[in-house]
Amino acid sequence: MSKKLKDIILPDLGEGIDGAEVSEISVSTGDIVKEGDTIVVLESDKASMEIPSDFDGEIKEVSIATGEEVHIGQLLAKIECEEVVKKDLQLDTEPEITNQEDSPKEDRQPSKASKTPVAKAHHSNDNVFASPGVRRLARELDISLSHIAGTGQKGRITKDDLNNHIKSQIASQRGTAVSINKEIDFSKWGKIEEIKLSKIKKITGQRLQQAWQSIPHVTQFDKADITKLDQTRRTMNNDLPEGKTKVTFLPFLMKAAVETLKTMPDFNSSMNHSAETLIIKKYFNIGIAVDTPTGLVVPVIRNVDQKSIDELSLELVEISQKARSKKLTPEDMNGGTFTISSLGGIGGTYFTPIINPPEVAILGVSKSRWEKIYNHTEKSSSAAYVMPFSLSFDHRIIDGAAAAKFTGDFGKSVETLSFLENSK
Ligand code: CAO
Repeated sequence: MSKKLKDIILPDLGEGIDGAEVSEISVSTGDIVKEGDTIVVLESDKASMEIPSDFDGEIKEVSIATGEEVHIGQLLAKIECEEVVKKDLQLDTEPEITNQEDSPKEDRQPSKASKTPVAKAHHSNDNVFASPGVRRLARELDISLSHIAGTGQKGRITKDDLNNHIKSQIASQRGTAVSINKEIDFSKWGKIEEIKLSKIKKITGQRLQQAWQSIPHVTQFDKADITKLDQTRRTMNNDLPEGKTKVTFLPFLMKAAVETLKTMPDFNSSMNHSAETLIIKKYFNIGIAVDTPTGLVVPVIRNVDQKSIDELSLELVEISQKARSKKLTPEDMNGGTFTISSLGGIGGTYFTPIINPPEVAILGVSKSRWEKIYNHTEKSSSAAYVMPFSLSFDHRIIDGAAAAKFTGDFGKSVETLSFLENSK
């Protein structure tokens, strides 16, 4: 078998890359390499790539240096081989053809003679064929490349293969909250009943899980004296004409929220899709969390700033009836700018509501209680009807100081009912 000296030249790197910097030379003169062994590692502004040898042989000359910028078609090394091996990398003018089949992926390990940098880079993913960039990312994310089928040349695992694998893993975990649990036979320990989740529960569950996992939530707690609000509401309800809707606390809280949002517009915003700008909305559509037998839904009441307490009361009754009779349309739930979740009619003191994306904050209202408040100036105590509330906010957009101001201002608005003077 005659020996032939071959040029190893830089092949087309794809993805519009015409050159790259040599970050590592994995061979030196005299090394015996096998097909698939890394000759050189390149770093471009887009990717990190291993350039492998396409045939077995002895390196006779290394024609590049670390740090050098190399371009497609440039000579990387000269190799002496027993017979001409296959394709692309070899630009030899002699059209010699090999019968050798592509070796299986498992066989493409670096030869014993190949230099240590390559061997070092392989770690637990040794038996696979992938670039250092892909290996590095897989190592960082603790992903075994042996589980991924490579679609690149000769079964090489590309960056896209790894990305697709990560995406499919995320998608499979996103399914339901259940997917993060192990399958357990609970009947081992006693009697059980298995109930199918409603569609609303599944969809809401996914949205809540996504919001909770992707938004850095912080919750600020505060209280407001709503004695005046309670009296005003009672008066309105006492004088209620036949057939008119009873007023609850929520319409007042919606108005107070809008009054506060007008002065603190960041709370009435959304981050744009690339997370580079903040979109401030000049309209005030308040989502209201409604508890229904089949799950939680959040219909939106539009242009709250332009509506009276009576109008909001009526709309609240209509929308919550629509929610409970499963008649809400997607349109009823779109376009919200801020959400209020009220557990005031049920109980509890404070809770941490989950933000309703793409909104950036949500108010959680808890049940009011009569408390004895000590007035330091007058040195006397009096009874006050006190409403605890919480504000969860997206900390990427809102700082804690702004949130504390928001809850303070909202509390003041609720206490003084200032919005009644300024609106319908
Ligand atoms: N403090 C004290 N009492 C309160 C109160 C508060 N903060 N909020 C409401 N109440 C009272 C109401 O005044 C009413 O009492 P009266 O009949 O004596 O006037 C009673 O509680 C029932 O009110 P309501 O809850 O029916 O009415 P609402 O306008 O406050 O709320 C709605 C409407 C649709 C928001 C509510 O019915 C609902 O579904 N709440 C649950 C929302 C939810 O589940 N959120 C949790 C999401 S996080 O998992």
